[in-house]
Amino acid sequence: MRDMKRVLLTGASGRIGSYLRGALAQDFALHLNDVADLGPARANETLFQGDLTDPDLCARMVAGLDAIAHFGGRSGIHSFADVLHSNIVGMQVLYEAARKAGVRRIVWASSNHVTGFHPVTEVIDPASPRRPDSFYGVSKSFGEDLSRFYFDRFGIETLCLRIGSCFPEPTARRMLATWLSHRDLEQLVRLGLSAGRIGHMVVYATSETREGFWHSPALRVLGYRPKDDADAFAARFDGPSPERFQGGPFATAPLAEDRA
Ligand code: 15L
Repeated sequence: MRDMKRVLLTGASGRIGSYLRGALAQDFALHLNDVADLGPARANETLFQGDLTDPDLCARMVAGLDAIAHFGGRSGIHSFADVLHSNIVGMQVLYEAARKAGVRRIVWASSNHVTGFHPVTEVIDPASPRRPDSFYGVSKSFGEDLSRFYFDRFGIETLCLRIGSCFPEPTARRMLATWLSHRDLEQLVRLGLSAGRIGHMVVYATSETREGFWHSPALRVLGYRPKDDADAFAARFDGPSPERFQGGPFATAPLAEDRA
């Protein structure tokens, strides 16, 4: 058998994680984690079902790894209690396990919702002020700080992908600005896992977008060349975007706390 890099993929049963599971299995020996059922193990896979806030589980999952692709945690508009558990506590427990095990590289699913309260009329870059649009965005903002701390203090490198809207195709007008195709996500994850040096890098992750809100010069340096273009779907969506804020519905949805 080839000498494959050993990579932990968290969130492996999720919408994006399931895609990455299939896409990466050819080239990596995968440790897979999710709190949900992972189904049967396929070739090159070792399964670890359970909660990221469990330090013993995290220690077992990261032993002997080359890198982590961290796509676990809650995605979407959730209560503070939910994101506190999964995205804040869970991420810290995982990074602590990585530090103790000597893992040096993490590619992590941050989100465009870290800056979702910027108006749609602005073009911003990763150095622009953070303006989270939800508790979810706040939890991703925490993750960017946490990973920065683990880099400055312990040298663990993280590529923070501020993912736009990662779906097979754009499904709303806003996604002409935010869409990330599955294969372009895969390209970014592969670059993050294999690049010589990353340091602590924050980039917006989209496919080609003529109407895009975000500019990330570091992506070219990383070698990213998107294969897909949101504009190919422009004819499906008439009229101007109804959104005022880049985060779209996240910036205006009722808090989960108020819906209870
Ligand atoms: C995200 O960060 C969410 O995880 C995803 O469900 C989408 O809603 C996406 O942002 C988006 O902004 O479209």
